Amino acid sequence: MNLLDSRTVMGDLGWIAYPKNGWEEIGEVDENYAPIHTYQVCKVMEQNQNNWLLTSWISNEGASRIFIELKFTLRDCNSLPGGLGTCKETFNMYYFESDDEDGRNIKENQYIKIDTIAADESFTELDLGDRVMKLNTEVRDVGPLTKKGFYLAFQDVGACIALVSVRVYYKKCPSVIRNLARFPDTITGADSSQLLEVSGVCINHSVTEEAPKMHCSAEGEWLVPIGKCLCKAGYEEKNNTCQVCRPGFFKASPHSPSCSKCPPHSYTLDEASTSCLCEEHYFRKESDPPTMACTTPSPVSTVKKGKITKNSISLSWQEPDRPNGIILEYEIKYFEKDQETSYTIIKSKETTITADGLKPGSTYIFQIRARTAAGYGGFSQRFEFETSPLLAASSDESQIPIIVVSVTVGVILLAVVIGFLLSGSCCDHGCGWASSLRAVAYPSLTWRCGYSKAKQDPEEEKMHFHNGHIKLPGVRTYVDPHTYEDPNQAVHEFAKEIEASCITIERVIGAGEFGEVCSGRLKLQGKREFPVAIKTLKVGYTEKQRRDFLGEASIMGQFDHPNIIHLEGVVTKSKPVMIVSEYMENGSLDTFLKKNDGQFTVIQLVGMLRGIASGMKYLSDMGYVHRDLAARNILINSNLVCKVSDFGLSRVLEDDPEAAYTTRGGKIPIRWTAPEAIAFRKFTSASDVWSYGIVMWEVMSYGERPYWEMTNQDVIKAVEEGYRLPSPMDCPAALYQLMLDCWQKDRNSRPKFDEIVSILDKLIRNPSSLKTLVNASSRASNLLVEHSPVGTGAYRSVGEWLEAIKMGRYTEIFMENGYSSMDAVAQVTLEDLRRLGVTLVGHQKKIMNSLQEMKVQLVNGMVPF
Ligand code: ACK
Repeated sequence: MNLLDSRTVMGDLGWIAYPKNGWEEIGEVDENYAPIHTYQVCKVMEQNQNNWLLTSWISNEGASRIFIELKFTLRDCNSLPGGLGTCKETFNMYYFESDDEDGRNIKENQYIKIDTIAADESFTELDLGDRVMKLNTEVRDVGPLTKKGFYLAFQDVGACIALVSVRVYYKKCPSVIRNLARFPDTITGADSSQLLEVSGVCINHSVTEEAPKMHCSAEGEWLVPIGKCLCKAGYEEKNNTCQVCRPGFFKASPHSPSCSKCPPHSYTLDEASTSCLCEEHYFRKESDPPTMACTTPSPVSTVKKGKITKNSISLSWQEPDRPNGIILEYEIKYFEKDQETSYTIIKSKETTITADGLKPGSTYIFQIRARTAAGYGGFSQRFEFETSPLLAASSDESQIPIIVVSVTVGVILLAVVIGFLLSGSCCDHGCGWASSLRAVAYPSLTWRCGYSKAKQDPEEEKMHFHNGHIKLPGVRTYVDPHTYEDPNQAVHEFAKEIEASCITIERVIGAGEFGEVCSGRLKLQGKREFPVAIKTLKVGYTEKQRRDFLGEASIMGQFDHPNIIHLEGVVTKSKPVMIVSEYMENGSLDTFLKKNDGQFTVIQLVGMLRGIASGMKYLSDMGYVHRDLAARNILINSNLVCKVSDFGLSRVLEDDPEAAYTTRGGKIPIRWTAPEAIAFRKFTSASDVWSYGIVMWEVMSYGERPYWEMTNQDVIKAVEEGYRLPSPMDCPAALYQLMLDCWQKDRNSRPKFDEIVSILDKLIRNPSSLKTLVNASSRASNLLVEHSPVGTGAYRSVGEWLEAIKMGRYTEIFMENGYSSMDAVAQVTLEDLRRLGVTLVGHQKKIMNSLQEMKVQLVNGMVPF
């Protein structure tokens, strides 16, 4: 970096020469008429020369070592006749440090000598005659400098010199990016052998692997890089920058070298993905690296037959080689050969079952599938087994001696087991409870850790189906625990008793109505330990509180669905009383969405909604009405799987902070509840559908509060008058339409949960259908919209409407298929359009959008809330 270059200074250099007849500036210009600042002196014939030339003040710009390059010519004394006695062939260079220009008038003897400068090449008159100028270049350095600037001085003591140029500069290591760290412009150190250690800063989208450092040499070179930065997850290194991973690609960790394509059966629609999501029905174990393909749970492959009688077949099988998670249970489907429409399903936690009640001498087909936290895997291949024929030498009778032996052995075993159980329960009495954040391990029993069995075998559950419907008896419908005289009986009917010793409490994660909610781990015999959530009943509870608390478990225990929170069991035989359920890493959905505002793709959000709808379909099939469906009562796990939770009896609403008393004395979460449920307590699956519409709105608006800060009374009034929540921002029109459908005043016109699931499935399968967003001009946040039926005055006929949107060609088809009025047209779905032969996607969109626009009309002059 130049601090001064006399050749580039256009005006006066401002240098001072004294005595006046010593150094003199030759006013020459170059071919561009720019001045050439050449100073010369040639007093070779005179004695005692002491001619000084002082530069103006030169700032050192923070450099502590500077370099001075001189270009000059020097006359050879031998070529000067008569001047030999006084002629010199050197001159001296000095400097004087000063913080400002005040140092200019100091005395010569205060200058510090830098060096005596001699010429490498001097010239004679002959050279001059030949116009050969022998230009010398000499460089000297000075340091360490401690002030802001300095002066230079050139002392002539009787030589014949022309000082052609003076360049003063310092050296620096220029800004550079090395190992993804940026190192700044760095001025070299004061000492010519010094290496300056410089810290680098990781470039955008990179993280420190090891603190990046380099060394700047006195020569201005970067040396010895140490440490480095790595492109963070979701970014890869290209040309010294970190480039974002494109959609379809991911980088899981800074240490992965580059973005990789999503592994089979996974996808990502986002840039900068750190992992890919599994396609529907495909899963990945939590412990699997994100580079692994998503798979369906591995099917059971080896099935062996055991005892076969006239009426029963026993089977055993091996756990699949690579299940994608802990196997929670098996589902065994069987039916008589060629009678597939009537089949039986047994659910078992064991790897053996006995199918009984079979026909003698008949062939049965068996298929088995495993369920993990990720859901069900595919069914195994079909296995065929035949029951013994009716007239076969009574194989049952031949078993008698074995049965006798078994009974004897059984009695002995029973005695041993009872002994163990007694000793086990003694141990339990010794278990204390600490609700601190500290990990509390219950003393573990080495001999057994698992469920204690209820009256019937709780590991197995059997259902019969005919033409896809559950057959009576054994219909799986929800049983209201209130119908039990003894609520404890209901708990043990539906929930398994877990020994406290199997549970390790790790930390408190929240407060429930009845006590703390904790996370922890459950270790059951023969199974790997897994994380669980534990709701506790606080000490000093009343009998009613205990009943209400366990009521939730009695309800939850009746459900078995991937989108319903799964009950592991209860602890009722020791204190504290606990409800143990699967652990959902991301907690409740409303809080999770607020925390991650705008972070998900529409497909991810629709995936969440699909899960909730699927769980609700299951509940409504079971005849259970939730009454408090809201995003705060949905839990979400690390795979973004949503599960419906918070089941209770009437008390559910008591503990919901959103629930408010109605004029009739009931406590209801007004904003989520259908008008007929608020007005006359008509709670049905259709009122759950209304709430589901509100959950859709909460999800699509990332946890915004429905109806914002309106009062409950205003909400009731506005909804009653036909106003509805407007579309959330950037919401696909198809989803908003579904919300409006859920909020139909007439509860029979609302879609059923199975319809909602299939609508969402179609949208997920055909993501382009989600591209049409609610028209920004018809969407106004904070304004309620009037929910008016189609056709109110806008068009007089179907033909007029279709003509207006340039779809007149379909008028005839519409009329022929019964869509002859605008009210009938209002019911048209995309499916109907396809059936009518409107196959062009552009035309489908035009018609559906027009319908949508007619349905959603902004209320003129509505007041913002
Ligand atoms: O939003 P959160 O973290 O999720 O805070 C509440 C808190 O406990 C009180 O209900 C959390 N919670 C409840 N059940 C579970 C569960 N099964 N898994 C994880 N967190 C849960 C809930």
